[in-house]
Amino acid sequence: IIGGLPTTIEVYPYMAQVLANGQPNCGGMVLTARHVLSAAHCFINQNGAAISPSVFTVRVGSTYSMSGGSVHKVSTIVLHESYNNPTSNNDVAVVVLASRIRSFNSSTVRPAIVPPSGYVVPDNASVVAIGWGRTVENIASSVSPSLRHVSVRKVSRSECAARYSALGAQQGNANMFPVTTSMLCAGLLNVGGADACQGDSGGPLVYNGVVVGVTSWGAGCGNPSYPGVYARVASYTTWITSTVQRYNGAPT
Ligand code: 4AZ
Repeated sequence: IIGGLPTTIEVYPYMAQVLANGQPNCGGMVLTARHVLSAAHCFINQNGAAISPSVFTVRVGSTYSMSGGSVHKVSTIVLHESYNNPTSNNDVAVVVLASRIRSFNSSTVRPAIVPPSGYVVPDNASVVAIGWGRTVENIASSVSPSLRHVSVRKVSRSECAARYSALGAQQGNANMFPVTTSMLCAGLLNVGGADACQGDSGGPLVYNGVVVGVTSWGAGCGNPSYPGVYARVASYTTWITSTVQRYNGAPT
């Protein structure tokens, strides 16, 4: 999180940390005692192939990425069937935990509020990004051991698409970075300095207590010209509900 402030798990009790080989990797949101929502790209290798669930663990109920709360093995990772690796369209995944969260519905673990299908966040609305990711764009070690949050504003899809089309054109293809209707942009346009960054992916963008976005991609972090881009949760409400129902079996 760029330009943010410290916060605690009690303020965002649905916040989850996805670890890969025990190291902080991505954020996520608790959906049920067995399911966490995150970004598909967190679970894909550089060749675009799915990484084994055995690599990942999920920590819930802690302000800290490396201590506290409870840590759960992962039994199944359900990537969105239409996830597009080059463009990051449909960058959502449901992570099925191997063990139930025993502290579910406590002050430190509560389910995220998912918006109804089609729910619209007004342009320029104040929204909050949360995570343990980098606090300085190009410094890997700037990942935060403690949870941080930052206020940004919803950027209209037309403005956001125009910015990313211009960036693509600069690189030889105006269609290189499509901003689809299933994405949502947020930042401080023409100001910069407030954003999600590497390591925050998969975590929430929150509007009025509702998880409206899954941190997904962007050109750098905190750039005044390029907002952060999030998977628009209201485009996946039905997919999330049906996926949770389909993978509700006994722990493996
Ligand atoms: C990333 O690399 C990433 N500024 C996440 C969010 C943003 C940029 C990059 C948005 O996971």
